[in-house]
This record gives sequence, structure tokens and C-alpha cells, in this order.
Amino acid sequence: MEDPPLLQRCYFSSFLLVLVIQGLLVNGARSEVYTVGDSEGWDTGIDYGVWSHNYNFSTGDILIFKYVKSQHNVYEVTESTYRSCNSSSGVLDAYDTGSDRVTLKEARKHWFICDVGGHCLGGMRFGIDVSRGSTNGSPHGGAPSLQAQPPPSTPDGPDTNNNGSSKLKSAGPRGWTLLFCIVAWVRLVDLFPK
Ligand SMILES: [Cu+2]
Repeated sequence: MEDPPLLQRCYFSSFLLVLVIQGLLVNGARSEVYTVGDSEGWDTGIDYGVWSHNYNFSTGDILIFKYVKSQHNVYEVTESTYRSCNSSSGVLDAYDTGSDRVTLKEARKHWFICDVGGHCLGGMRFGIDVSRGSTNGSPHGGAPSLQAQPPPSTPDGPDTNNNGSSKLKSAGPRGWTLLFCIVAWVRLVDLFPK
């Protein structure tokens, strides 16, 4: 049975809407805020390798560096600068307010150091691997799984349903789909007002 073109377009728009909702759930609702060093903050004498291994970071998460202003600072650097602690090059961003918020926007490795005299070589540095916000969010726990429901089975064998009710049943879901599609179109127009 061929679907009319309008209905086909509506199936597609419904699919898009589901993607938008899923994107909002994954990237919006599940971002986390991490205080670097937890209660100890950003300071000397702390093993940030141990700290960073306690968490899995995703895009949209936020790092907060807490320290006494002018005693430390925060540089986001390249890997080679992280390894050498030589900040004459490879500095991507610099913060020095004492309460710096860094949003992890990109899915890649991020490297942070303190550039105040010798602190980087002394251990005030760490690297984290930021993954794209995804549905395998084990660190956040209890992620709602948005697995696609299997389509309602339509009996096509002569043995399963002999009373001819399948034709009647098929009209119902299509009507609902059409209604849902109209709502989906309205929502999509609202979301993308171009
Ligand atoms: Cu420092």
C-alpha cells in the first residue's frame, strides 16, 4: 500500500522532531558541572590525574577552577605545552579570576595547566578526553534510553487474522500519525524560525 506524499513527508518530519527532542535531552539536560579538585580546588600538592580519572566528561559540561586569585591561574594549552610546561606557545585560553568557568564545547582532548612559577612542573596540570554527549552516559547514570519502538506489526499472513479487521486497524495509526505530523510541523517551525 503506497502512502500519499503528504503522509510520507509527515513521517519524515516526525522523525526530525524525535531527533530534536533527543538532542535536547542529551545535550541540554545532562550537562554536568565539575569543580576541579573537588573540595580542594585548584592548588599545589593535588594529583589532578587522579581527580580527572574519577569522571567522564562530555561536551556541554563545565569545569570550575577555584583558587586564590594571583596565586594561580588556568591556561588551556596544547598537548605539547601540557607536557613541556613551556607556555611560550601553545596557549589556547587563559583565565585568572580565581573562579573560572570553562565550558567544554568540543569533543576532543583538553589540556589545562597552571602557569604560575613552577606549578605546572609541580603537578598542577591535567588532560581530559571530552566525548560528544551521547546515550552511553554511564557517568551520569540512569540515562533514559530512547530506543526506537518497533513498528506495530501488521498481519500479512492469511493465518494470523482472518476476520478482515486489519484494514480497519491500519486506518487508526495513520490518522494519529497525520495529527502528530501537523503538531510536528508547527513545532519545527517554532524551533527554526527562518
Ligand atoms: Cu598554580
